Amino acid sequence: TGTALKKLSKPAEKDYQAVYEAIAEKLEEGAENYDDGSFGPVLVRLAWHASGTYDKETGTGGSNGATMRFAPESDHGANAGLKVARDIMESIHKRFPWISYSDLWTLGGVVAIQEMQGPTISWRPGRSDKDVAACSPDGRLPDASKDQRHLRDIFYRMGWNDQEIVALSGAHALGRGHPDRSGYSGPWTFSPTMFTNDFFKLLLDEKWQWKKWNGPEQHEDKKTQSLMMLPTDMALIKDKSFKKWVDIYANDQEKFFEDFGNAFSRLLELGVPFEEGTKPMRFKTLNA
Ligand code: CCH
Repeated sequence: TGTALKKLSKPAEKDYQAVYEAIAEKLEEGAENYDDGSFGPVLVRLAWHASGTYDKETGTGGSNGATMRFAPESDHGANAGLKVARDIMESIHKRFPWISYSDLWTLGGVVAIQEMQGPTISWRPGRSDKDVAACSPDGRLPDASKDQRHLRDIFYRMGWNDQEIVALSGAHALGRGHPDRSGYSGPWTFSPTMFTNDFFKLLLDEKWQWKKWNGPEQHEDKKTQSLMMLPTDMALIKDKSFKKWVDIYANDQEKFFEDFGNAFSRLLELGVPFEEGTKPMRFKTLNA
């Protein structure tokens, strides 16, 4: 029958579009009392933390493998709170058991960016899951308490340049810090469930002061004291080579969307051994 054949044959773009839509429908389901009403930001963070462990010298880490399913990687400090996102992905996997977790988690990031009005992200399937032995060592993801030297150490290790580091950092338009996860508190922008270039605009336009509290050192905007910047975010305007791109992206949302879209797509592919000829897919949003 048709259904039996479908399971045996290689999934096609329409099968991934169906997974896309299932994830998109979950973004706000049951999120009425969660953060700002959407699981989108935490899904973006899962996709990024699954991918950002890549080391270009050894070819280890990256989204291939989905090794954050296992301790120790799930217990790394940087991954605190991502169980929320993995649990949502688990419910999707029950409906589409043919997709690898590593494809699913990266696709989740694509869905979240697009549904929150961000750019279209090209995405390719082909990741396979690995076992616990492939877990990344702790310390590969950035530490928010550090400065520009640390940002370069971490991102150059993955193969990025300064422009791309700034573009990727623009994802902090989304979501917030959670005191029970990272220790940091508050959103970066006034619209944390909408993908915009506001992170860059606010970074330049607001006056930022140290927040007086018992938590980790972070900045707050002087005017409303409701927004935050991490020390690593502030490093983007302290460092000349980074600030150049903050200025550009603050003034040109279209350029930011294009550069972010390309970089995010590549981020999700670091270290992935795609089959030759695997074509990039571009998914339609729910509203399209
Ligand atoms: Fe980030 N990020 N991120 N980040 N991040 C946090 C939250 C989000 C750093 C630290 C933190 C990227 C780069 C960096 C998101 C996407 C990206 C938090 C708060 C910290 C701390 C976590 C919490 O408490 O829940 C540092 C340091 C860097 C260095 O560059 C990049 C790159 C991306 C994606 C492309 C998103 C989205 C969030 C919000 C998560 C949520 O649950 O709201």
